[in-house]
Amino acid sequence: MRIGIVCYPTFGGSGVLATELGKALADEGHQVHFITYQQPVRLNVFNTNIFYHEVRVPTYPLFDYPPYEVALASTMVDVIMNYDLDLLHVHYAIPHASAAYMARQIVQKKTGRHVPFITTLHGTDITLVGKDKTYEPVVTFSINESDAITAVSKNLRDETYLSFAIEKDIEVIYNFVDVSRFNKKPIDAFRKVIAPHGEKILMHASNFRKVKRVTDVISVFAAVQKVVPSKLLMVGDGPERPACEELARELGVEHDVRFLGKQEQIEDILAVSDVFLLPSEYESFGLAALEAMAARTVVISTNAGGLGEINIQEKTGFMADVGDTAAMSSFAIELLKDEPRLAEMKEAAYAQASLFDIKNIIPIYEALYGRFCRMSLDT
Ligand code: GMT
Repeated sequence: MRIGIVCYPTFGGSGVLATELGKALADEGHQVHFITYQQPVRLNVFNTNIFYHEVRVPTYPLFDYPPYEVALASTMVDVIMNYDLDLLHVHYAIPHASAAYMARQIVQKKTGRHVPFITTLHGTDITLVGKDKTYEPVVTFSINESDAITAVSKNLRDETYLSFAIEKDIEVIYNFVDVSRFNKKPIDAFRKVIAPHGEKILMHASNFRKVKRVTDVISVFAAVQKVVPSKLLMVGDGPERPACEELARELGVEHDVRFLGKQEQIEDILAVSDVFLLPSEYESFGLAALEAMAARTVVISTNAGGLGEINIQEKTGFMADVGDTAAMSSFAIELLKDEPRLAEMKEAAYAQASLFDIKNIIPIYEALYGRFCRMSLDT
């Protein structure tokens, strides 16, 4: 098949998932065309089946806001027509689904061909941004116009039905992880640099947006640090980082917290970590938690959104209510003091992550594409 993939090229979960999906499809022999405004961060391989098309948004003095969606739709039309794409798969509804709708209409008018588009909902496109009444009518319309709609968890599917007037089936296709990439031996030298006296290592990774409640990570760590000698690694960057640094100083743990910034080799950092903290207000799925589990790192998270669909309480990790940092720190203390339990839960986390291995999920996407490609040949 010849598939166009549209996503945000940044470090966000939706872009990571879309890029890994495209790479895996290319390995399966499909021709994959990424259409984005920048090279996706995880698009770091050479594969003759992968094409990259940059969306250029020319500026003009009249534009306070350059019309990205128009440029995106036009690039989609160009790629569909010149590479004879079978379908488009857009990740994150805004503005990708409405741009795909526009591109599909243009191609239909020009050629009479119906090129289907599939929209995958990822989370904040529904739970935060999409609900805003400035966007809602366009989001509802373009989701309904999609030839197929998928959501990355049951929770996100249900949230979408609650918040929007959706007239179609939303299929759940879970996030996935390449377990072989994350199943790595810890690099001893790296562990020693971070924790020279054998301290435990806690970790967090995100884009430090409000929804991640990153200051809760610092509060949990400060409570753990009082009882269990430990270090905290903060991976990623974003608007809440200064608040974290300030809180770490206030709580007197600043020398035990390292901010590593954006990292591509996240598997090496996860491999040396014991616990991954994810105190989010909401996670449609929590790809970061799944990657941690695949690296045998025990996840202590909130029970928000779809997190309970991957993390099993007291078996593969722990969950607490949003904001309950006391519960999250006692889970961490109890676990880090009990070496056999920690080892057992690391293995259970890995076994659970293996259920979401890329090898199990890619065929589901291929079957979905197959259904809609046939439809396009019939119409
Ligand atoms: O949450 C983020 O930091 C990024 C965001 C995105 O859209 O890029 O992630 C969302 O999509 C991921 C992949 O499907 C999910 O695993 C995340 O849980 C989801 N984030 C939220 O729902 C807040």
